[in-house]
Amino acid sequence: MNDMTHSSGRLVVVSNRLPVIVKLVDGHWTFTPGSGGLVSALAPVLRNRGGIWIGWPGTTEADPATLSRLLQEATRHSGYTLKPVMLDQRDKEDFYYGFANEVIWPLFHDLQSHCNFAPRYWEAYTRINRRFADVIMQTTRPGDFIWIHDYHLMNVGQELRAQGASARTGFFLHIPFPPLDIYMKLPWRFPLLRALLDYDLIGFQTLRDRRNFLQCVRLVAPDMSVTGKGQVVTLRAGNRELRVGTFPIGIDYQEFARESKAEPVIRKARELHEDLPGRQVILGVDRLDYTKGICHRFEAFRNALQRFPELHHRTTLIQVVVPSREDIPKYNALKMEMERLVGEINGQFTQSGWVPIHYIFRSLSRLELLAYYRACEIALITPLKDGMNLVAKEFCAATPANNGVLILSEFAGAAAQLQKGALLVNPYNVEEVAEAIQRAIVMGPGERRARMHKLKRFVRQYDIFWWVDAFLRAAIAKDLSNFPVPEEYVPHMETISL
Ligand code: ADQ
Repeated sequence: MNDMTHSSGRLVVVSNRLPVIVKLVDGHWTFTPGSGGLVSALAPVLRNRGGIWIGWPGTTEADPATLSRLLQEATRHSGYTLKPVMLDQRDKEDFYYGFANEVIWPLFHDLQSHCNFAPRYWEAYTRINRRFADVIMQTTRPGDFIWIHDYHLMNVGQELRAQGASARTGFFLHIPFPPLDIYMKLPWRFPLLRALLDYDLIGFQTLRDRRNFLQCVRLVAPDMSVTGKGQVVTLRAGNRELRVGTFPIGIDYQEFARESKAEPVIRKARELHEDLPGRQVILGVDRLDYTKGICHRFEAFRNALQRFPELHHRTTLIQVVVPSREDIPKYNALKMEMERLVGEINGQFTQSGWVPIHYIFRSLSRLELLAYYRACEIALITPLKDGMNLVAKEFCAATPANNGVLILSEFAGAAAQLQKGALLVNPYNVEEVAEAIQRAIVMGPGERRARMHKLKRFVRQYDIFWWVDAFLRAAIAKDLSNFPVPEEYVPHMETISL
């Protein structure tokens, strides 16, 4: 428990989505409580402090009376208050799909060519961020701590200040912050940066993201100074003083480890493997997203099959893709490209009794997901860029201690923490990824165990509860020197003689 748990002010969490799913089932409005690491880590703090969660309930259709009844029920169920911010269909298109997911998402993942900088998107973003701030103003009081999450809501802190809020505010960015040259492509680069400076604490996943952010701030505020050098530093720019920290998000390790050893999971994992006798199974699990590097991964697997024919019949790649944002054209195009590549590679290599790629396009139940983590020998997680990547950590928690090998992109935020146990690769280098696959397949049990031991230790130590605690402590701590310097990953340079 952290000091914030005992402080008199309440914790107010604000995110684009509320941790409930409200939807129409057979003509009746229903709600399903959200699950996932963030909800379970924040719930105890919210309950202890009489907290509030503010966000969009995920529907544009429910009438206000029905919604209010459902959220009251959901509040009783969760033990903390749920407050809705309503979006209509146009808001959803311009704010959520538009600015958040066609501007910020691709740009912050270094893919400026995927951006659609339509001016109406920015107008919708500022308008909806103001709407969130209005609801926060109506719901909170001065001693509260307001913790705002993610790239959908970067302007909320500034809106709150403009409306005279005196409560302290923190913001955590779950996705990467891009380098200066890329950030500068954003038509609204200066107002957005200024808005971020209005928070009292900003958290990033890694040192890489914090460094990128500070470089951008230096441009708008040449008088900027930074003091401290640990996990949390103090930034002064003009009349603003705020804290900026790195807080790599974790998972509920104990829960993943425990659930993965439950009898139904073990049985299901055995069944999955019985269908693939004598094979080492390689697993990819991703949301449908062009940042996850799925097509590059297929090309790397093809390269491995071409260069290392001994892998034929010895390995199968199971790629699970969870449907996501399919209303955005780029996502639909990606789906088609993935399916084309799977067809092409399977057409090229399939032999009697062996299909190289098994492709699954749907959401998995928790039991199935855990069974896949448990059943596979190798996790192949190769995003082109990722804030953190929780799948990598979930695999480490769920795989048996002496079996799994993690191949991880050096551009995933998780690489900084997991570099000592994972095989790190550049996902753009298909030959290097193919060699890592070959290396993982032939890796002996001793090396597997030693690597996985390190991985599990890190994921266990820096779990989701550590993360919540570290962020909340950074918001109130008097002395920042107690925060350790975080790990950083810098690609190793081969020795060059000049
Ligand atoms: P995401 O881009 O969604 O998150 P990630 O961190 O990998 O990426 O989390 C995906 C989650 O979805 C995992 O918890 C996983 O278990 C779940 N999931 C994946 N496939 C599934 C399936 N088939 N069925 C059911 N569930 C599935 C963003 C950022 C990340 C950052 C997180 C948290 O992009 O970089 O790590 O937020 O901050």
